[in-house]
Amino acid sequence: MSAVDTHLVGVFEDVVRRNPGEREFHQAVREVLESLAPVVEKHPEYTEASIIERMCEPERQIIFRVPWVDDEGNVRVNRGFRVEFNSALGPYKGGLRFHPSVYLGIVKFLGFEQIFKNSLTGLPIGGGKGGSDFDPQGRSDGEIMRFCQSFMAELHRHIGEYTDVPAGDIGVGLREVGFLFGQYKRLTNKYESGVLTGKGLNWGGSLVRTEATGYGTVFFAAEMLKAKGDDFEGKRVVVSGSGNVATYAAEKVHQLGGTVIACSDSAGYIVDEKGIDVDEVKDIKEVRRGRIKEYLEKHPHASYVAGGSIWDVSCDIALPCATQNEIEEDHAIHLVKNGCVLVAEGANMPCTPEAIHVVQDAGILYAPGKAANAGGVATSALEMQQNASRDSWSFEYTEDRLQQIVRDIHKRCVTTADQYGRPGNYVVGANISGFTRVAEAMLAFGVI
Ligand code: NDP
Ligand code: 2IT
Repeated sequence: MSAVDTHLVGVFEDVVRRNPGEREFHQAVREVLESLAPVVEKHPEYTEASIIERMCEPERQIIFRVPWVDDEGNVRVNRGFRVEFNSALGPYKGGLRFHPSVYLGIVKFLGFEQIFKNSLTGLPIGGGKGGSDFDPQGRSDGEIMRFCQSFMAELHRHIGEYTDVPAGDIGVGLREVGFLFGQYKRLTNKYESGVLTGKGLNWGGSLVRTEATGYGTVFFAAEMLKAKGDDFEGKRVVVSGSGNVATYAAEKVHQLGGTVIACSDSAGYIVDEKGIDVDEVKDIKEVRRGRIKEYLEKHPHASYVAGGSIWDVSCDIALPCATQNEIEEDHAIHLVKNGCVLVAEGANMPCTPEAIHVVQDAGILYAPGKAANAGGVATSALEMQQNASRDSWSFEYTEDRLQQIVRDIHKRCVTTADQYGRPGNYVVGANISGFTRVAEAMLAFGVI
């Protein structure tokens, strides 16, 4: 092992020791550190200034009690988190996740990924993430509202348009951002549009933000295919999940001539060989807040598999858009064996490290989430630009901006991978390129 490798292994061991039990955080750190040896070799000043050690330690971590009253009058208690990871490039920026699995290790993995993703966009945003172990499933609008208000009763002290700008993630969409923004406005007596993104269109939101993560993921995949002289036309695509990212990824695949044949939720998956009816998925998930198996009511020719893994379905292109570690080694082996040519991550860290190795060793195209799903947060930054200038842009203009940003990210990944002797490796390209911008800013600021 070279001195640099030994140093990086030591940094990783320290992270594991200092953050016990935070499995997902360790996984995210490892994946980034494994890419960094060549850039650290070239820049001894990063080691001298302990840049990587500092990057692995959040600037600030806030953990708070969230008490609320359910519809039966019971007092409930959840835990709230905001991890303000790195503000070298701009205010902390990243979503809030409401899901029963949320604990500090998940928030830190997401916040850590967000640093490099946000850097890759080329826009002035730092990295952060937050959320709660609150489970929104089966909760009434009143319960969601009271929870969001209690969550913001603490969070409002820590955020602001120049400080920290949360948005949505799993379990947090337009409805929740509405309740959060309303409470922020009430507590601060300020109509500070730039404090949250993913807002409604008539109260400071941006056109295309709803679609942006899914559309961006498909734009990114389209760029990868284009570089190989290929496109989405006629491709059979599997998209996991049926939430915000999955729905709009599916919509864009259809616009580009591919066919999405399967999607899922946490209870099971549907297969519709005629192509998933995206408007019906929107109706089930966005309007009725129902379950994906209800799809069969209007499409009896489709099939529903309870439990199981959607990755048992063969496809040309796999777009995991649900959650972390959903594609395991066996699923990856199945995908490769059945002719899959591309995996692009709409979700954050949906492939396990073993699955990534299978996919990369097979030589098929693979895009990590921090590159492939960066269109979402990039459009959040466009929302912030519109808020700062009290302007609102058209759908076409905003979608063009999104597409251009995604093309630039793709180019950055490809160029950086080439420059470091790893052509075609989007993991190396994304990690080194995202890392370098943050490292240079941190160096400029001195030891802080
Ligand atoms: P949503 O809450 O809108 O949808 C999540 C979907 O994934 C649902 O279908 C949900 O099923 C499923 N899902 C969630 N957790 C699990 C689980 N543990 N096991 C199986 N299925 C699960 O979230 P988003 O679409 O916003 O987010 C999806 C992914 O995309 C996440 O990884 C998120 O971090 C990432 N992402 C989101 C961005 C955004 O702008 N929203 C931006 C970039 C990345 P069910 O309803 O049954 O729980
Ligand atoms: O993972 C992500 O990039 C998000 N959930 C979106 C973050 C944002 O601030 O728009």
